Amino acid sequence: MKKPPYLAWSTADVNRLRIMTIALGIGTATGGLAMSLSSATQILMENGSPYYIPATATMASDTPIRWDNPTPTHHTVTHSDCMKEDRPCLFDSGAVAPGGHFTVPGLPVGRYPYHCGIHPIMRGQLVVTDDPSTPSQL
Ligand SMILES: [Cu+2]
Repeated sequence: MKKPPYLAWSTADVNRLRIMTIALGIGTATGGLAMSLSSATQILMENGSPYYIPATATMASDTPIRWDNPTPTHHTVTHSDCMKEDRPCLFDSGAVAPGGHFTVPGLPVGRYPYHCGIHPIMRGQLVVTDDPSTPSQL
């Protein structure tokens, strides 16, 4: 039996919404994102050392990570492998404006050094574990 056309439309719309939600979650630098941030690891950008607070953040693999920029300066959150041609670039915020933020929905287990593409002295590190007892922030 052939599917009624409205079912096909409905599926396409749901898929399109999912894709848009994922794109927003990765790329947005403004508020209004319908994602639960209560369980997100939050990292603050700073103009002075240690630049990202905490400089090393540890979280479980399904935990969203959010960087907030309370400084008067643009900054980026750029996975350091983005500088290497033979390694996958897992996240790069682009310029995050003052008052803005950048969210990554969650990363596979591993260590992820990152830096600010505008101020390369700014460096931080994510440690993603599969230990469920890991607190969302250290
Ligand atoms: Cu910066």
